[in-house]
Amino acid sequence: MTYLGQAKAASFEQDHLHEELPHPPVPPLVHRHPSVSLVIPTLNEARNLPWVLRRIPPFVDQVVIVDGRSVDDTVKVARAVRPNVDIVLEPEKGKGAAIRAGFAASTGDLIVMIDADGSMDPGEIGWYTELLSSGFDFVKGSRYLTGGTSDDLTWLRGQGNRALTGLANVACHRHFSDLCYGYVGLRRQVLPLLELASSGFEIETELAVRAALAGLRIAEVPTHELNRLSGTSNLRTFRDGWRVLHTLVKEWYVWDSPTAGAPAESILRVRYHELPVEITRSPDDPAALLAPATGI
Ligand SMILES: Nc1nc2c(ncn2[C@@H]2O[C@H](COP(=O)(O)OP(=O)(O)OP(=O)(O)O)[C@@H](O)[C@H]2O)c(=O)[nH]1
Ligand SMILES: [Mg+2]
Repeated sequence: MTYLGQAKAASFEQDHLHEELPHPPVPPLVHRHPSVSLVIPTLNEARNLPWVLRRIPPFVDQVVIVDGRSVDDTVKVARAVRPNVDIVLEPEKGKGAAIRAGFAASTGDLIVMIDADGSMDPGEIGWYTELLSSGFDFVKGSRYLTGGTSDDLTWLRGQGNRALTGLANVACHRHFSDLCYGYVGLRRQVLPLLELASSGFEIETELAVRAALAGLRIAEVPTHELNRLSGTSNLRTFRDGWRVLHTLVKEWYVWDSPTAGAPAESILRVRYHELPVEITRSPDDPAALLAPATGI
């Protein structure tokens, strides 16, 4: 047989073999160059959002701002600082509703969510995308891992978070170190598994617990929570703590859901030491930012 004939026979054999192999049920877990969407919920953050938008690393492909009826110039400021930003108007009240709307508008292979108040440094996004690109499905920021810290957590909130984290670990047999924190990254592909429904701040708990129940590969990364740049928090400790507790109890109740048989996996805690980096931040003046655009 000629060389060409041999090659044709081999190729036929390969095609034939290939037909008999079952097709993979899902697309490959890891994309070589995954695209990245960043979701940012905003409620009156016109003074804080500019710093956040300027700190976004260049590898982020899409920025989705989900605005919740801001009465300051949040949306205008967002467009002035980053003209190609995607603006979504919140369909119903609450951070959870905003996050769900932002996820729905995201087109990236990987999605990261951060706050707009300047407390989460967009410079850390790479930790999330790196782990998601290497096979993790869900990556969560933790202020308690080595290398992580908070300049913002009060004693009361710290204690509440520890108690709720412990409860969540019992409920889903996991080892989360920081439940109530919303610096989160996930592969867009896993979104349908999570069936998110929360409207308020309890979305962070719902994300973590459902990710665990679905048997996703979860990593925690250390994060440095900064103070809110300016303005006041929208979180109310007791009201929102109660909503988190309610979410946990609900998740416990549906333990025999179709995902309940997922094997327990331990969370990989990625530890790193780095020299403390002084981040200089200051709130912006929205009027000054908008003046050139409006010709004032
Ligand atoms: N779209 C939308 N965004 C919201 C809503 N409530 C809060 N946010 C945003 O969600 C993020 C987190 O809210 P914060 O008020 O900072 O609450 P927190 O970070 O949990 O609490 P602090 O640690 O005290 O700042 C911020 O970017 C807010 O602007 C809402 O109802 N709708
Ligand atoms: Mg905040």
